[in-house]
Amino acid sequence: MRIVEGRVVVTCPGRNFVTLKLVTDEGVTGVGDATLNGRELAVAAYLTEHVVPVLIGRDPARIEDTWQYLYKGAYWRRGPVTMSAIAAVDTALWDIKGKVAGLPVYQLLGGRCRDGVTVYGHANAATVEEVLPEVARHIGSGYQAVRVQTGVPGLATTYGVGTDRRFYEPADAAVPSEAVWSTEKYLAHVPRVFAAVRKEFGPDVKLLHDVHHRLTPIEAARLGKSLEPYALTWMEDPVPAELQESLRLIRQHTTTPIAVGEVFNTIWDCERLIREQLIDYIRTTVVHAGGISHLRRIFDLAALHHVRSGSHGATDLSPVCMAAALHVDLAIPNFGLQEYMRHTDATDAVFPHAYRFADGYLHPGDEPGLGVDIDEDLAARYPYRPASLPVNRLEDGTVHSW
Ligand code: EZ4
Ligand code: CO
Repeated sequence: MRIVEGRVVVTCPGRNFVTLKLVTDEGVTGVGDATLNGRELAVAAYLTEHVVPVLIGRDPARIEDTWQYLYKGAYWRRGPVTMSAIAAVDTALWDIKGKVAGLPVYQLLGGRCRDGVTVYGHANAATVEEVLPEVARHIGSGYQAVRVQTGVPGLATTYGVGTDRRFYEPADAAVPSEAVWSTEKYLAHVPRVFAAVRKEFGPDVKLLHDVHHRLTPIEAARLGKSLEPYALTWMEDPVPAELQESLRLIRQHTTTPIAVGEVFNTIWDCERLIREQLIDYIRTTVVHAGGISHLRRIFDLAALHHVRSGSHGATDLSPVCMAAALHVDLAIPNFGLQEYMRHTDATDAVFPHAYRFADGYLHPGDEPGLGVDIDEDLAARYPYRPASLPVNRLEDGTVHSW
């Protein structure tokens, strides 16, 4: 069997997605997600110009060899654009292998380690009062775990708190919109949010919170300490984690568990964090960390060091990524949680998929391969629209970290 074609499809059914579809001479096809929020066309060009031409004529069965070829052969290693492109190829090759074998990909990865994939949803609202019904709605739909974010009194907007209750979309304008941030206001407010949520819903529901890399290490340590009474499942991205020493400092001060990694692209971005047990959950994803093959490598390293998975799964990761993630989640021993947010109906129509939500769990289904595809005719009806993630400034105008 040989690869004869690679199509890169850019579509915007509500938001932008980049998808690679590989076609073989025997007619078997595979799909991979290549979406990098706000930088979509860079990955599309990387694939079209530099990757697809060298795939033509290759044996699609050689997944690991193709990964090594694209990673080492490029000379320029790592980075989100490169690793999202490699991820798309790797994911599509796993899809093809599953279809050829007549097995769902989780079977090829060793079979299921659990009955279903526990997911967490997002409860967002402007105020504490308004977020309580959102948490209730999730619990009512069967979620065992809920991420809670609210607006901060005194700040006009807060990242991660959308205006649309049903669908989440932080990339909102071609030229980035700008938000104002105050660590003081934020640190004073968050413990009140979780005090109210625990009081209302008791100890059983798993609660999570995303800091979006906004704090210094000592501020993050203080936040973790102040949230200890509310027993969070995790505090996410408390600091920009490329300075890995930061996590040690936070760790020395608080028992609130830490989850990082949605912006990491390779095992080398988190190797030390995992090996030195500076985090509790590693949130790397199929699409941004080199595909199923490389994500599995990261999670295997994590398993050796008592770190569990907690893959990113916001709506800018397409249903192709979600399907692939679920096969990995089902097959690894050290699964923790999977983020899950509903895509729009238009997105679900462009990406028909076998996975389904039931009672707080996602199930990948048992179709051969990944159980997801792209309807290219429908995709063509939704042309690309430039959209960027917002930029964040302090109250005095200084550009601040994510
Ligand atoms: O900022 O998906 O955990 N989820 C998140 C998301 C990310 C966006 C970036 O594209 O942090 O809101
Ligand atoms: Co996050």
